[in-house]
Amino acid sequence: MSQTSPVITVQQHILEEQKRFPGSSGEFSWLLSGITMATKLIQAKVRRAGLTDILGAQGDINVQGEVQQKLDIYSNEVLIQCLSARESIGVLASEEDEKPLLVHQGSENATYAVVFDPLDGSSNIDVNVSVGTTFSILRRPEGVSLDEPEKWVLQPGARQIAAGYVVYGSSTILVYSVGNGVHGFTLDPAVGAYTLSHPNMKMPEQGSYYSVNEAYCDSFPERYQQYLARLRNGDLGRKYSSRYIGSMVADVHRTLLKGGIFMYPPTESNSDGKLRLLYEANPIAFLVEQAGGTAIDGTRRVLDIVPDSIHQRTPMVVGSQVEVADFERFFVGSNSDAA
Ligand code: P6P
Repeated sequence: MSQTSPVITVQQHILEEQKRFPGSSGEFSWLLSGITMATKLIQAKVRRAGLTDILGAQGDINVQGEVQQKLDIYSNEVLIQCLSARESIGVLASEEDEKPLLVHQGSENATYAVVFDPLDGSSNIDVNVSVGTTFSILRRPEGVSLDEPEKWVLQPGARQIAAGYVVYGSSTILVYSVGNGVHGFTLDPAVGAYTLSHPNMKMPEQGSYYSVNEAYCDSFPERYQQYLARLRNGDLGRKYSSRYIGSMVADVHRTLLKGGIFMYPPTESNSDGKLRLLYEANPIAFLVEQAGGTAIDGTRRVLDIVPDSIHQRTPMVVGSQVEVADFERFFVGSNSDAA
């Protein structure tokens, strides 16, 4: 009897999972391998950021009005290169680019759009804090041609066929779902393979951490301030501790594993919240719901929001059933501010 459990790579897992897609001829697993390849290249750069001249800002300002870090640019280019080599993809949309990118013009095989944030939390790179890549996969809507790339991506998150993230932390972990549970794979640097380490991730029904940038607390709508006071006062039946990394993928990864709540409320400087709907909130909401948690924008289910622009932002309240239900229950019917 072997003493070691079988090593399951993400490729094996994806092949199994894609059997859920009738008629998929392996194109889906080939698509996802573009993401695994790109993120291995990104992590190799992230791991050596302090050693090569890739730290720090490139100096350009991206479409978000944020100073681009060199690793942002590298990560964006690598994802575009790897994904453009997958003929099943027709459209790519990135946090770093104003407009969606058309790939494989005219190819009738192009049935998927991939939306991504190549390096979320990149402002933390220079101080060696975890960063991440998020991705969302959508099917080309019926009757939409390649000359309408925006229509490929402006779909509610409930229509995602797959989503995931890679967190470049003390280890590199890929977490993804195709709608059949959430599964985590740790990159084994010895063999360069993502190997199954967190099968069928389930978020605890209640946690003991809340995660929000309390520096903006005074500018949160009243209902958020009252809710945080409830957590601090132990009104949910337990003592909470605060954890805020300032890198969404890392904060969400902890919340997936340990439970609790992560919030980015509306603030004075970001009245619609700071996080982007298409490539941050939607993939996270897909994973959180698949893991048994809840993801709302303060009032509505994130996955039900119909986007009207690629880079639109949304408030986020995501986490365990108990904490998010309390947030919703406590404020239903109160004079709560919008969102
Ligand atoms: P703040 C990183 O820039 C990011 O987009 C998310 O990863 C993170 O959750 C958020 O911004 C942090 O923003 O305003 O708290 O510094």
